[in-house]
Amino acid sequence: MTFRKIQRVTLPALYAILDPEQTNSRSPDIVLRQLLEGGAKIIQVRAKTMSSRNFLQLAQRARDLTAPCDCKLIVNDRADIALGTAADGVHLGQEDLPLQAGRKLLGDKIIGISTHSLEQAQEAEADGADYIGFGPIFGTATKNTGYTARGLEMLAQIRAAVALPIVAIGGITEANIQDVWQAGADSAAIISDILKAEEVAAKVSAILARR
Ligand code: 3NM
Repeated sequence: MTFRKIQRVTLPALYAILDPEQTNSRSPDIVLRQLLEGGAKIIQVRAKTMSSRNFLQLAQRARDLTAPCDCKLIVNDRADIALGTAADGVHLGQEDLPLQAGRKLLGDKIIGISTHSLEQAQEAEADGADYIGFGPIFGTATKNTGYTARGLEMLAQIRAAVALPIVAIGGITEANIQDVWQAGADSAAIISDILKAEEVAAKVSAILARR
C-alpha cells in the first residue's frame, strides 16, 4: 500500500454544491456563474437523476467555468465523470464505489467520502480519503439521509478523532455556519440556503464574509 500524507488538500471554508434539482428552476449554468461571482472556490456538481450524458456535459461546462477562477471542481458519486471532465476529484457516498476502487481510477485526484458516524470517519481516514463529509449536522429537507441530525457536539467529536479535513453538511445556512466552523469543520457544504437564495452571488459572498 502506498503511503498517503494526511492533509493532502486544503479546503476553502465554503463548499458549494450545485444540484440542478434545487435551483428553483433556474439554469444550472447561470447559477454556476453566480456561485463563482460570489467567490466560491470549491464547487461540487451533484445530479442524482440526470442521464450520464447530461451529467457529463454539466460537469464539463462546470470545469470550463471553474478553471479560470481557480475554483476546484468535485463530481458527486461518479469517478468516470470526474475523470472524463478533468475535475479535481470525486465525492463518494457509502453506497458508491469503495475508496480503493476510486483511488485506482483517479490516482492522485481528490477523493472525499460521506460519513455519518465516528466509525465511518475513521475508516475513511484509514483507507486514504482526502477529506470526509460528515452529516447531517442539522435537519435538512434536501436529502433523506436516513440519519438523524448529528449536531455540533458530534461534529466536535469527529474533529478530535480524525486529522483529515472535514466538510460538514446538512441544514447549514448563513445563520448557523459560524457555529459549524467553530465546532471544527474545515469547510461547510451548503445546497439549499445558497441555491434557493434570490441573489446567489450575494448569498455566497455574505456567507464568506462570516469567516
Ligand atoms: N448529504 P442542504 S445532507 C447531500 O448528511 C447531503 O451526508 C448529507 O443539503 C449527509 O444544505 C445533504 O440543503 C443535503 O441541507 C444537504
